[in-house]
Amino acid sequence: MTKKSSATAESQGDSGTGRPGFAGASVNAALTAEQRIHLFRLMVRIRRFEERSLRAYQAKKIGGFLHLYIGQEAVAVGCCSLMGKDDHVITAYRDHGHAIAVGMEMNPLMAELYGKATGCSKGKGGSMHFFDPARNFWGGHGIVGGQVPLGAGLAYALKYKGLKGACMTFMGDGAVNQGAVHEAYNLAALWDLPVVFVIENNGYSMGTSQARSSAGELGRRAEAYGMAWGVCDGHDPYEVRAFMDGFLDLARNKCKPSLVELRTYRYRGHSVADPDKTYRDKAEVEEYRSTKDPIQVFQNMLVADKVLDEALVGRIDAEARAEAEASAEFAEASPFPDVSDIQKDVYWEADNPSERRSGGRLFFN
Ligand SMILES: Cc1ncc(C[n+]2csc(CCOP(=O)(O)OP(=O)(O)O)c2C)c(N)n1
Ligand SMILES: [Mg+2]
Repeated sequence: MTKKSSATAESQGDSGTGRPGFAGASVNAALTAEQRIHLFRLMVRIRRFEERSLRAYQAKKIGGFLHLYIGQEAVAVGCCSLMGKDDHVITAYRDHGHAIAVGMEMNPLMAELYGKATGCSKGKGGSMHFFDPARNFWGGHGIVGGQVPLGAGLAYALKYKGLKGACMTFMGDGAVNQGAVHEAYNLAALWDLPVVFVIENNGYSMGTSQARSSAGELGRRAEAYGMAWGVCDGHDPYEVRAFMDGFLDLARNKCKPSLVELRTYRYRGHSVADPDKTYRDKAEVEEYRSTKDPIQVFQNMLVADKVLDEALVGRIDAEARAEAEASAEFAEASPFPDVSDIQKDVYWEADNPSERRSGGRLFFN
């Protein structure tokens, strides 16, 4: 089945509720004021966490890479807010937003950035490898497109176990030309896997614009595999939820895969080591920030709806800043992992030698 679904105010909004636009779509109209505030708070917490992590990086407390999600918050929060108990998420290395959106706390995340033993991956993963299996969050992957076949595998496991869940498999616009991504599309379609492939199109793959790197509409490639697909703006969490709801339903209840493209934007460079001066205009960043900033967009709607007022916005912001600050203190005070742990949690077979089936060596000296 091939289906294109572009979220528009006409198609998704005002489902008999009298509320305009995407806020009126049934999946949003059902939200209580507390749930709306929760979505807003998540977006603010992601932003403040990342701003604090940037300062820690600049102070040389964090090594390696740090890819910030700032500007894209409505995508992770909108998508992950739709998760039921058998829904799963896997993503690429720009993973801080998804981690907070699935409910991870800041302390183990900041500690992971600092490389500390109290980090969610025991300090051995860093920014690109946040994981929380208890929250159905499967990382955090550094090889571009590498997580996409794994997402198809998670969906396969859901189907195999007879669970009515979906696996949201996120990737960047730079991943869509990888061979493994197309192998995953093919198997998902061939085997009717309950996966939603989500392209977070932030316009750039490192310093290369999407227009210079990928031909055609990224979502339309689904047609070659007979999959449903759609395109949607990703800066309003109501819009993201209204759009994603149908694709998740297709996976959970009809066991059908789909491919969706959410158009978003990153404010910062590819990573904090990217000077970000050679491939795009400052004016382009400012244009998005001033007209489509996801936190501002949602705040304006919630204030107009009297769900938020200025005092509450201020309180949410101050709490998120304080939480981020406390997480940096927690990370600072935590110990580094012990050298003797360096080969633990790397290979399952190394941790369970009595059940090892493979031969050869697992580690180099
Ligand atoms: C297989 C592979 N090739 C190249 C790289 C180097 N690399 C890291 S990030 C990146 C760009 C990916 O861009 P995109 O998928 O759009 O994600 P975004 O950074 O925009 O979130 C590249 C080429 C890599 N990590 N893996
Ligand atoms: Mg990109």
